[in-house]
Amino acid sequence: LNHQNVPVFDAVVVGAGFSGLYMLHRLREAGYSVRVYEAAEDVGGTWYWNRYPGARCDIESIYYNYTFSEEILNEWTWSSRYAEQPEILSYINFVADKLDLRRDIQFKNRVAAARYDEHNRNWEIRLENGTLVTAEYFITAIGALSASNIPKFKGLDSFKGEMYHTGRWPHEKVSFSGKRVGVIGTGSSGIQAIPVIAKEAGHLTVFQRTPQYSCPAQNHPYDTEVKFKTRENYDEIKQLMQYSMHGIPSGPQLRSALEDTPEERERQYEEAWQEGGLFSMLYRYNDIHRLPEANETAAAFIRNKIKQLVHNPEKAQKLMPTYYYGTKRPILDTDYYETYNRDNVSLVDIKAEPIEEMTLNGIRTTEADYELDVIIFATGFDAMTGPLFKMDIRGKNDVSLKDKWADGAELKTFLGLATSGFPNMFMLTGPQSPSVLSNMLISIEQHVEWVADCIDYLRKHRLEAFEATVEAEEFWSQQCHALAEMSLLTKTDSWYMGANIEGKPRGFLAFPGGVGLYRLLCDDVAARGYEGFTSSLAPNATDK
Ligand code: NA7
Repeated sequence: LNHQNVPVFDAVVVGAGFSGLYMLHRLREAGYSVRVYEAAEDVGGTWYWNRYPGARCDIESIYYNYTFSEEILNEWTWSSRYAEQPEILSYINFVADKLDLRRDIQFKNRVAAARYDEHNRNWEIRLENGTLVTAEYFITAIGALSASNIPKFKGLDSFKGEMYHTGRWPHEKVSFSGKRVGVIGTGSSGIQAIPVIAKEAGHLTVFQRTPQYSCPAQNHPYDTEVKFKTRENYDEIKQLMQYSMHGIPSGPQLRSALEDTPEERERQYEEAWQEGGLFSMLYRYNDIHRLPEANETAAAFIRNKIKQLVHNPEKAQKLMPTYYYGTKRPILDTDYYETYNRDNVSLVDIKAEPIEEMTLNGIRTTEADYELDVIIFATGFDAMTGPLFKMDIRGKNDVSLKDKWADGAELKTFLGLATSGFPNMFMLTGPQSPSVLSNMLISIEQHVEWVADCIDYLRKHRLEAFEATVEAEEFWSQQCHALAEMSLLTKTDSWYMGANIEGKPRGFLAFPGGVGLYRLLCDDVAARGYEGFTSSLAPNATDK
């Protein structure tokens, strides 16, 4: 390769969502040359693509923002408890403008491949348009839920109507007025979209594979008192979030669900239901996430709510989940179950009558033909590893990441941030980090700051080829699996387990020990001079 005309950066960052933007800011402030490549036309990542009706965050707005800058905190005000997608995207744009980030981002440029050059100890990064650049550090900020999943239904191309995936929603407004709409999928996206679409559509048919537990978001506009209070105490709130389980300033109670009388439990759960936080129900007791009998008390409470909210007993029955509550990411909704009381909404249980194929006019199950004008895939994502595998990432000896992790048991990282054989590569919100189990923003800030500090350290000590050891990633992966096994998380088919994608190896994909413990462990690794990593002194150290 002739490197003469190839641009050289200190770091290339892939993705201009929350993590990529902050990574760019941190590295640029420290004096490094950084280039961000982003496939979309603008900033936003997840919040750029997920524009489906009803899309909003499941973490309260006042906690779902950057905390690194007091100025940014003070200049922005959220309108309601759970911000809608357009407001979150405006916030991201506000930050990008404020920090003048766009000048180092190249939009509409997808990274196709990245290869570690062992001789030069840097990365060659190739864009889809063929452009080649090199960088010492290759940082993926590509999101954990960004590779959208459209199941390979037979006859997918034969449907003549409109088709959309919630995670790739068009920018133009989609009209449902008078149309027969089908939604496949009842995860968080489906559950947010269904009530909104039902209000507009002629008829809505929901194709449900697994019923979900959902609690009311109890969303409402923020009053000035809330805004004022959080601003005053933000340092304290920030610390609570950073050392918590899920990145929000609260945590589980210390008592068992089995210690309380059924009446007291009912009172506790009712209070949580009225509160409307994502983890409110789970936090009522310390054993819902690990003891089947304790879990059943919360699960039964929600099933009972469904029975009360849905008037048609047959529909209510179909909507009742049976998996362990909390082993999929909890869901918050606005009028989800109530929507099934509308005359224009029907529910098809596709476990009982599986989808056979898409036809010219709609969906054919084993029992019936459903004629539709629009099909919406709310079928989720190839989580965590999916976005990484979309690029051809090759480390030492030309080994591809996809091959290294081909077998689920071989998915090994150290701290979810790095993997052996891939020196100078960092993954933000990567597999085996706690990010998807948490308030993403708290995880993202921690990842970015750790990586930025690490790069500073390497530069200061003139170290190159920074690589996780096989032993360290072995240890970390064992910890992830062992912690997951201590809970009920591995007992459910979920995207945390890779179970939503046909043929994907099965295994728990995150670090379930909580963001607080994770932060302490990451800090400890750094404090010990990056124990668990190897590096070598730059041969030309004196000239650098
Ligand atoms: P999810 O939570 O993965 O939900 C996807 C839904 O699509 C879920 O109900 C799936 O059923 C269903 N699905 C997936 N594949 C199929 C096939 N082949 N046939 C029928 N139904 C299918 O994705 P979301 O976008 O809703 O939410 C992702 C995260 O974003 C969420 O956890 C929040 O953190 C925000 P299944 O349950 O697998 O049987």
